[in-house]
Amino acid sequence: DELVQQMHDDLYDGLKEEIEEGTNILLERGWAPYKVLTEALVAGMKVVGDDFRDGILFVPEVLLAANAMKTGMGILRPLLAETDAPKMGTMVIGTVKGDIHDIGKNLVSMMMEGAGFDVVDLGINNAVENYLEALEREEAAILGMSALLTTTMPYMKVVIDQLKEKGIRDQIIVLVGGAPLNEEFGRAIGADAYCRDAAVAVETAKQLIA
Ligand code: B1M
Repeated sequence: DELVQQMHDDLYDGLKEEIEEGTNILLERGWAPYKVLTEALVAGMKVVGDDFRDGILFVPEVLLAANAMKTGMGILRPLLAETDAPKMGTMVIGTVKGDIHDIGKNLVSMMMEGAGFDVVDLGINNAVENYLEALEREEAAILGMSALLTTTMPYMKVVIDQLKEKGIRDQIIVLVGGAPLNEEFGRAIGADAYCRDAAVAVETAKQLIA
């Protein structure tokens, strides 16, 4: 699709208005919001990520791309969150301490809301106290943690160990995700599940809460 290719280029160039326009056009063409999200936005961000890794793009450019992506996500959010699904329970989610990546987490939040979960999003850079306080306050059934850096992902274990210490680990479903994680890491730190993407997070949460 030509427009989708154009949107990948526009995302790469951090062109916010073009992304906004492209997102609306795809929706007008009858594309499902989730298809727009994955094929136009997430796939475009993959290209940005590859060139960031290879030293072709730098932080300022990637920030522009991220902001453009967020504009598109802002349009899709209400559409994805629109749901007749029965209430499923509450999830507290946040990116771990030291880590400011939030696009993937925001996506998980959106999809969970769409599936009928109440989502309490703690944002980025969360210390263990933030998670604990929110879990208690919200009487949440699920904790979701996101990390995009190999240096911050070990912090997930700090949080899980603290849940154990408080004697509440078994009352909470702990889901983890983020690009550098994998199943094995999820198991090793004692999470209930590693979720490869937002759709898997929704499916896993539904299964484990049933
Ligand atoms: Co960053 N960055 N970044 N960055 N950045 C990565 C992660 C990196 C892989 C790029 C690269 O080198 N290829 C690399 C990490 C390398 C490593 O650790 N091994 C990296 C680096 C090094 C850095 C800095 C250190 C760069 C620097 O300053 N020198 C710095 C760190 C800042 C910090 O956090 N302290 C930094 C900064 C930034 C920006 C601010 C410029 C920007 C973030 C903007 C923002 O988020 N608001 C940014 C971005 C955008 C990226 C890349 C390009 C894209 C991330 C993204 O949004 N992907 C990224 C490259 C990459 O990931 N390949 C990169 C799209 C998103 C939809 O996918 O987040 O994976 P993702 O989420 C998916 C799944 O992972 C999963 O579902 C999501 C949707 O399907 N998921 C979950 C995620 N969280 C979940 C939680 C769950 C379940 C599933 O809970 C239940």
